[in-house]
Amino acid sequence: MKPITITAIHLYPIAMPYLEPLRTSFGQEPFKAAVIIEVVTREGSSGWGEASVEINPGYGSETMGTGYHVLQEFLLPLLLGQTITSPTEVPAHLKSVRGNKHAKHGLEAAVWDAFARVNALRLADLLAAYLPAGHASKGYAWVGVSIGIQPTLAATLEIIHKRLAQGYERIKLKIKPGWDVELARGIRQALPDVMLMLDANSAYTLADVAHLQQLDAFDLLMIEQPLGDEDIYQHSQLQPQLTSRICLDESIKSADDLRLALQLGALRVLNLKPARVGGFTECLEIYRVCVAHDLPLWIGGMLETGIGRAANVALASLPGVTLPCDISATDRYFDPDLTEPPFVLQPGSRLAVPAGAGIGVTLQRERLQAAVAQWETTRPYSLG
Ligand code: OSB
Ligand code: MG
Repeated sequence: MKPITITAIHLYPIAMPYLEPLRTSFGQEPFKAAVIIEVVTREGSSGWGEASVEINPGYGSETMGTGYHVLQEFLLPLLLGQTITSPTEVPAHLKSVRGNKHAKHGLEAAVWDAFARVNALRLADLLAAYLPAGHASKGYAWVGVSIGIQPTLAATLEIIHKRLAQGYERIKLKIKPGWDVELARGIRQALPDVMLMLDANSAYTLADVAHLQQLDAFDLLMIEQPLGDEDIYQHSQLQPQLTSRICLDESIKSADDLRLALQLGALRVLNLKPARVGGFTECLEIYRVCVAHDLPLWIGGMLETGIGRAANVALASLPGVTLPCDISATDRYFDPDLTEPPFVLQPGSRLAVPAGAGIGVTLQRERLQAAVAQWETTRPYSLG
């Protein structure tokens, strides 16, 4: 494959209104924020990545402020001028910077896109080239939809009915203490057969075991991240006390975290978010661990723009991803999005991998400029 040489890297802090915000156990972001990253190559193609940082350090510790700062001051200088013969070399270049995985992922993703474009490959096929034979892209991702905490059960049911009518086959509901057992009971009474799962975003402790056991009655696909966002040990104490499968999100930040969690029996499903583990190279290692352990795997999301979403669809189209992913059609998130064409839900609750090289979608420069201007006018704090 042709190497690429990185001649410039541009950062674009953006803000965009959500069509439907997502209220979680830790709150709600007022608008979509991210740092969009453009990697310019000597070979003539630009690659695009999204650092899926949020405004508040509620999901993870990174924010727009830390993401922009760490990229600008520390990560960009490590890649500028480098010749890359494989995108899997990127983590070694960035190794001297600890943590900051959302920022690193955005940068690595832009390199993957540039490398795939220069080599006229879809990102999905480039990723598959690093996996054993038999792991070619299926050409589509099987997806569901994530629904935030609503004021009432009736409001929740209304949104679920709308999403089911659109064709989503799996519903994920955000829960928190006081908005859990009655919610699940109400949904199950109305919709006995819907593929349903709950995401607590770390809202409970081991003192809540008896409470969480009540959720076992509702035939859930899984319960996501009930306990601490850094915790693996306590989840291993909880899992044997539940019949529902525990899915870990926040607390699996590397392949080694996953190996430890498997050893301890802390999870039975993994939500793999590229942003959370610091890049696609780490994603590929985690994918291999899941395949080796027959661990059900799906790809999570951070309400990405078309840039980050297209990359997630590529990963989600690999056959080791066995459960519906948190990647929804463009009209669940933004109007307009930053990219064309939009992702449209297909029969079978699927999103197709676009045919074009790299992430396969085209950034709309004028919309990017509008989103940058939007950040400047609505930003809750300055980036320095
Ligand atoms: O916990 O999975 C989560 C979005 C932001 C932060 C955390 C989470 C989420 C989602 C979004 O659930 C799913 C999506 O991108 O559609
Ligand atoms: Mg989650």
